[in-house]
Amino acid sequence: MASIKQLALGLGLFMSSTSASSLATVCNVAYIQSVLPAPSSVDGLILIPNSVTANSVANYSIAASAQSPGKSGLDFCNVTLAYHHAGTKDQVDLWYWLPAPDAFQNRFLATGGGGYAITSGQRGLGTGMVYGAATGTTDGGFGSWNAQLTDVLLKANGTINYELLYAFGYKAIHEMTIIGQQLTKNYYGGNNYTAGGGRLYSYYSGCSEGGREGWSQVQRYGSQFDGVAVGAPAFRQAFLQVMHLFGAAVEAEHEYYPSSCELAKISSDAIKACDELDGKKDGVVSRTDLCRLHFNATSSVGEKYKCGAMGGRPMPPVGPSGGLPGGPPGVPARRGELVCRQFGAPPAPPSQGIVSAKAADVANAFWRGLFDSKTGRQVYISYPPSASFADTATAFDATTDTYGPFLTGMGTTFVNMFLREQAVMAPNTLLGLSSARNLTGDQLTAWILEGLQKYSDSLQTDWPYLGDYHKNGGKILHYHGESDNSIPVGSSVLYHDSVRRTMYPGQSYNESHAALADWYRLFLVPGAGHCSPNPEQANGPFPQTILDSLIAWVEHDENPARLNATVFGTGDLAGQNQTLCSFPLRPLWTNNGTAMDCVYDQTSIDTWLPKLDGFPLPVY
Ligand SMILES: *[C@@H]1O[C@H](CO)[C@@H](O)[C@H](O)[C@H]1NC(C)=O
Ligand SMILES: *[C@@H]1O[C@H](CO)[C@@H](O)[C@H](O)[C@H]1NC(C)=O
Ligand SMILES: *[C@@H]1O[C@H](CO)[C@@H](O)[C@H](O)[C@H]1NC(C)=O
Ligand SMILES: *[C@@H]1O[C@H](CO)[C@@H](O)[C@H](O)[C@H]1NC(C)=O
Ligand SMILES: *[C@@H]1O[C@H](CO)[C@@H](O)[C@H](O)[C@H]1NC(C)=O
Ligand SMILES: *[C@@H]1O[C@H](CO)[C@@H](O)[C@H](O)[C@H]1NC(C)=O
Ligand SMILES: *[C@@H]1O[C@H](CO)[C@@H](O)[C@H](O)[C@H]1NC(C)=O
Ligand SMILES: *[C@@H]1O[C@H](CO)[C@@H](O)[C@H](O)[C@H]1NC(C)=O
Ligand SMILES: *[C@@H]1O[C@H](CO)[C@@H](O)[C@H](O)[C@H]1NC(C)=O
Ligand SMILES: *[C@@H]1O[C@H](CO)[C@@H](O)[C@H](O)[C@H]1NC(C)=O
Ligand SMILES: [Ca+2]
Repeated sequence: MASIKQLALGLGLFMSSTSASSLATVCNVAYIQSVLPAPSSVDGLILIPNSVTANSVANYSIAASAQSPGKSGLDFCNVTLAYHHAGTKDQVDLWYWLPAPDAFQNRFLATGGGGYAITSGQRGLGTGMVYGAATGTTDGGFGSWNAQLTDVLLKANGTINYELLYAFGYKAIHEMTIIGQQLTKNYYGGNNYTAGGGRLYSYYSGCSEGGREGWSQVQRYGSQFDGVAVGAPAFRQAFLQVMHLFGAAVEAEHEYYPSSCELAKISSDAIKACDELDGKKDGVVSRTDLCRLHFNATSSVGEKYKCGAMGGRPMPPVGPSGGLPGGPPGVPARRGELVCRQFGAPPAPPSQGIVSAKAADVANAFWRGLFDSKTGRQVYISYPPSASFADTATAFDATTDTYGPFLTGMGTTFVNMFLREQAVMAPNTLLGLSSARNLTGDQLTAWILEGLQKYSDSLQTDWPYLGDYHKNGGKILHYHGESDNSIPVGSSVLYHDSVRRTMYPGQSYNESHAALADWYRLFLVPGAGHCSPNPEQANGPFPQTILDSLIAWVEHDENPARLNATVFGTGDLAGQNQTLCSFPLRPLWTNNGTAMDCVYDQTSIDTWLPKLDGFPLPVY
């Protein structure tokens, strides 16, 4: 088999980023078919040659965003193909973008999805074009690039499609990766891949569900990736998804359903009060640990709040948008009004009032986390005070002019569909619960236990032993917005610590952290929300160039003691470069906010690692 360069030379062609026509000579169905992986290299996966499509794309642009520095003038081959599993009639569709040969930098990048989607489509594929990486994504075998796990999880009420569950859990991205790595080598090297000394660097990048998918690979396939950038992972799913109902349980137990506006006032007060605890008055809470230690929502009691109408949107039905957080933000606030945002919550009229003691109790209990009612011991963690309230959304009832319970789409989908195995289309409904007003924290604990047992080897994704990955030299850059209101930042800290304890038993906290930081670093992103900058703390930085840092670590052994980040958005610091501290070190600004240290603060560290002995099993 000729290599792509030999083929191009043989045809008397120059490969260059401006010569789209030469790309076309190797970007066609016949050539792709000729470089498909041999069956022996992908056991049990039967590639379907006549499914191949290919078209060359010239002068493509990836816009700069908080997540990517972007790049223009990109030439690549856009390839799709399908395979099925031996002994079945299933079909899985794959999608790869292969940079023009002169733009290829000996890299492969695997990408994932978000919410219950396993793919981010072209947005994800574009990520790799900036770095000269052949890049891939999979449809998971769900039958369409738009189908999500929630569209296919149930074959019927009471019957889970386990093949697709496990495809989503970890198998599909693994298969897309091993096919993609082999395809990449064949495409650029014929049967003799010599680029980079025969070395193909393999990476993964994803956030949220995409972050969980990255961890699902690192935990199982130790030699598959050289480096991963994993953000705000949606792992520890039994806890994560059930805890999307925690706000509703707190409200039910307090018999108080605040408007989003009342809670938005508390959130805004928390940000103001905690801003300067980090040494820099910039509207960003860089130290949510100090905020947790010093802020009490009772200080907002008696304060006035006022909001315009809330856009919101009806709870997403189970289906294509199945419980994805998102939707239009609230109507832009007018002067003197708070910005009210709710994920997937019903609309609400303009509201104003005075923060009540009950609302403060709800806020404090919500931040404190889930506790067992009998023993008083902690079961799980929650969000820090600076994360705007989302899982506490309430429903406005125009007939009674009052607010009542609202059950989030993520939480109800998990209980109804994943635990009860029933396709419930009615919003705001939890099977087996006569009224949302009866929801309790103990009920959540029971559901978490049930979910843990049922999904521990598919969705939970909290395996803390990473011996193979480490032995193979793999690097991990794990990041999480410190004011994320969809996946609590502490969730990442707990897992990072589980890996530390599991990998380095018997070593001191400092020793084990030093050893871990040789290959796995966790960076909390001040002020950031869920996988993006946060309009409520507009001066917060975001690690736009995290893949540059990952590549520098893997390919040039530059271990990032601090991670580069840039301030996005509309704040007055927009464009400023900052750095992020590697956990457990925490940022502390000095000289009136002009310099930043990364400090060791035991009292702060302790707030991140509460004893979760209210749960009957270890929490990894
Ligand atoms: C490439 O696209 C840019 C706009 O992004 C355009 O200005 C330029 O002319 C294009 N170049 C070619 C060779 O088509
Ligand atoms: C890539 O191919 C797919 C499938 O044929 C097509 O839907 C998509 O628009 C193509 N993308 C580009 C950038 O050409
Ligand atoms: C692969 O290519 C290199 C460099 O072109 C050459 O030295 C080597 O002999 C080739 N190996 C095989 C197995 O063809
Ligand atoms: C908040 O302050 C109130 C009133 O002083 C007190 O009762 C409560 O325990 C405090 N809560 C927290 C979490 O500190
Ligand atoms: C599946 O279960 C839900 C909730 O119990 C019910 O509303 C729906 O009708 C059931 N569907 C079928 C096809 O039985
Ligand atoms: C559940 O809620 C309903 C309506 O609020 C109430 O009538 C009923 O007594 C509650 N049941 C329990 C067990 O709390
Ligand atoms: C751990 O290291 C920090 C500095 O990074 C130091 O302040 C602290 O005292 C050390 N703890 C122990 C127990 O040695
Ligand atoms: C981080 O930022 C510094 C200063 O701008 C720059 O010199 C360095 O190359 C960056 N590192 C990476 C990996 O992008
Ligand atoms: C921020 O860093 C980038 C990349 O290192 C550099 O291009 C840019 O000029 C820097 N911006 C500022 C304001 O220093
Ligand atoms: C501290 O910095 C702020 C701007 O962030 C400035 O307004 C203030 O004057 C500075 N204070 C001193 C003492 O320099
Ligand atoms: Ca600050």
